[in-house]
Amino acid sequence: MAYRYKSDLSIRDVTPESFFINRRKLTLGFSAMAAGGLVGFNTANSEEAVTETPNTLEEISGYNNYYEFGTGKGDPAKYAGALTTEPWSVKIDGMVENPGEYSLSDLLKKMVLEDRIYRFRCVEAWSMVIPWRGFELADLLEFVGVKKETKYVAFETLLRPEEMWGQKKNYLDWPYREGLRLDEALHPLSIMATGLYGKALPNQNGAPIRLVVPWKYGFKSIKSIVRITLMEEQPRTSWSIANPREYGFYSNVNPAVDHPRWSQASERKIGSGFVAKRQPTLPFNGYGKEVASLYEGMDLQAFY
Ligand SMILES: Nc1nc2c(c(=O)[nH]1)N[C@H]1C(S)=C(S)[C@@H](COP(=O)(O)O)O[C@H]1N2
Ligand SMILES: [Mo]
Repeated sequence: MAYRYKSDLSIRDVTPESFFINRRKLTLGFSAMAAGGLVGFNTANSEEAVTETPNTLEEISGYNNYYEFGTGKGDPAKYAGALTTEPWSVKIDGMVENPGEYSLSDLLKKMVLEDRIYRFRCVEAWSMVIPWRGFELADLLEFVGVKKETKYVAFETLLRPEEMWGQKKNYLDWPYREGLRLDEALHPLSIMATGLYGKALPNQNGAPIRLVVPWKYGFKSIKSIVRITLMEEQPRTSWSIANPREYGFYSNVNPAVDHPRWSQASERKIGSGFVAKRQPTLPFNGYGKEVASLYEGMDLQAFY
């Protein structure tokens, strides 16, 4: 389970004094608070019942996949600083009751006011344990209103080659695109992350807002999202466009389905050092109890 905690903050804690006094402004377009930085959380936590030690901030922000900034694991830390993350808005369109361009700072304020900000500790599907901060994608979808025809949710990353030099290369079809089936998107483990370790997301981790789907392979967790589209048809996704045989739409962590070029039956925790033993990969990355029912009756070899 992603270990989920209610944020121990009230609006008082996340609101500058002047802002708090002029309460009325809370519902108005109030910009420029660092998107993730606005909602801090304390690290002290009495409910903690977590055995997995989180990776260090250095590991989490120093070893990344973010092809917009190069294909090397160290490239994002080197180059993602070039990305302007403020102001930021997310366009929500398609089969949605209230389509529009949503300012991220307004969205975050709303989530704080409604007490929908959580801390989550998840094992990310490429073997990091990350203390995220964010809210459930389901809460956002509820807010914008899902039309009944909706079957899938598509996501897009920012397209801005001036700041993302990797987008001048064609190793992927830009902008980076991902998708979930609606029931997957509505699952409480599907998180919109805006911070980690109590701070705004480092750019290399997908600032200012990214998806986290802990039971799927890492590439499903799309970074720096600018568009969410509710659809009837299954959306096309960057990796399955690049190589449909290797990357399917579902991409649930599944030790029984090998990648055509390597075994996925075991994995090595990142940060545990090269001497660390490989450990068996768990179905659904260890979240089977929570999510296996979504796939009941589906052939997961065919729908990989
Ligand atoms: N826009 C975008 N999102 C992306 C990627 C990318 O290249 N571009 N890489 C994916 C892959 S392959 C992984 S493993 C995770 C890595 O997330 P992390 O660097 O925060 O650990 O981000 C995913 N999201
Ligand atoms: Mo990945």
